[in-house]
Amino acid sequence: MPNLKEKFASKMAPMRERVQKVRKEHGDMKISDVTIEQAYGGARSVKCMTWETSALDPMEGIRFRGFTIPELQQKLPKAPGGGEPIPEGIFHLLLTGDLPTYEDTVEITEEWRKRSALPKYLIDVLKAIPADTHPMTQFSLAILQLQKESIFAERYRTGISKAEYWDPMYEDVMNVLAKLPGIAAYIYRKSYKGDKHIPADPKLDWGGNMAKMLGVADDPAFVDLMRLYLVIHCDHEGGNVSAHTCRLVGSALSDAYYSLSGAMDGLAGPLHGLANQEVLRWIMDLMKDLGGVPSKDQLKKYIWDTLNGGKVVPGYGHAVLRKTDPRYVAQREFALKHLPNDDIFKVVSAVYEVAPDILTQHGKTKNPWPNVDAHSGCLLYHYGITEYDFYTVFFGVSRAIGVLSQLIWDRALGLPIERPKSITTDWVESQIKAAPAK
Ligand code: AMX
Repeated sequence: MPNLKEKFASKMAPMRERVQKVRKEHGDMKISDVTIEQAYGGARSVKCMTWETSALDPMEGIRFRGFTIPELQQKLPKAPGGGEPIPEGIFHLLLTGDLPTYEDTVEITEEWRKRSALPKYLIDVLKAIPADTHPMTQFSLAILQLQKESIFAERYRTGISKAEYWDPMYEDVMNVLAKLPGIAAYIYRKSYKGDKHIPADPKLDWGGNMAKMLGVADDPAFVDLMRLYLVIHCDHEGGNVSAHTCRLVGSALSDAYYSLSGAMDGLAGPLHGLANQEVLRWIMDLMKDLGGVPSKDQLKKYIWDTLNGGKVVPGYGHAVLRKTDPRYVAQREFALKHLPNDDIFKVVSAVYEVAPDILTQHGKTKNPWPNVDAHSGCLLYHYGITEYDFYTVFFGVSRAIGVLSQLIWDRALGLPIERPKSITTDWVESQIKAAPAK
């Protein structure tokens, strides 16, 4: 039986051939026109990069290697006794394009377990970080500190051919992914639980251990939540800030540690991954101001006040999606099953009933529907993770699976350094002047 690395290697040659053929035979075919508005407006909708592991349809939402979230909840292997897919399975799928068997996921669990120990120098660095440092800063710093372990950087320095870049990149990716639950749990317990730590259980899967090492809830539903969470946040095609950052940094042949640390810095922005903590902060403030679960009228006024105060309604809107995010739906279904009477869930549901209409009336956002971050905090809070500044770290642990799978592909396909062309407003105005009158 080939192992994961051998399976990946067997996929690489045919994919390289496909890409080479497409570039050689159709490289000059146009797939996008760019308007001035798009040049100023964050390149929205400009098709100018490829990304193999997932694709986002504005109306349908995300597909991972062609599979929707409900399909994956059916098809990906689960841990014995577990109700949700394990993240090892989605890593296998994103990397190879094939659905794994349960045995395939056990191989990955084993491989990650072997590579999971956190070196002492990393613990020393984490201990030295001031306690009031945001958990995402600590997380990004920890990943960056591990860069000295990079096999890719070492092999590049001693000389390696381009065709082999993928190999040390694969090793770095496996090494860093293996350590992320331990790093996250270490930061959590250091920041909020008196610096008392819980060792991993060698019998548990990656997500199961993430739940265990946090030490917040001895509840099989919480373990399932962790697995579901780590699966659904893993990838969202290539143009989002964290994915694109990972691709961009890696394109300079920076290794997986630099690339992932950069990606996490982008994820830590409130318009991207940090929105999950902002949602909970907004809901808790709302419940405090309104004395608990609000009436519909109170809620409507609160949302209008947020908008009229020049702020965004966190967890709503999306740069690509134009309907309710299926990652929101998956979490809502989890809540309906496991915590239907939770007060914060009631507020999240009530916001879902009224916010889309208000955002539509407000008339600014192109998408009045909730995204993934509108729901995740309420589930974490329910199981005892009440420190919402930590929430984006979970997002980061998951997002690493997607962006790093693609990073291995980037090196396997020999993608070049990224270098889009920028233009000045002088140039734009000169083009307008030179254009024929409308
Ligand atoms: N509340 C209020 N106003 C909003 C809004 C919201 N939830 N979403 C968008 N808008 C506003 C924008 O700020 C923008 O206003 P402007 O014209 O004054 O600049 C206008 O509507 C048009 O924006 P858009 O084209 O619909 O969205 P975008 O592609 O520029 O931005 C996003 C997308 C997600 C940043 C934006 O919807 C937003 O800020 N949402 C709230 C924060 C959030 O939930 N982020 C998480 C997204 C998912 C993720 O990455 N994890």
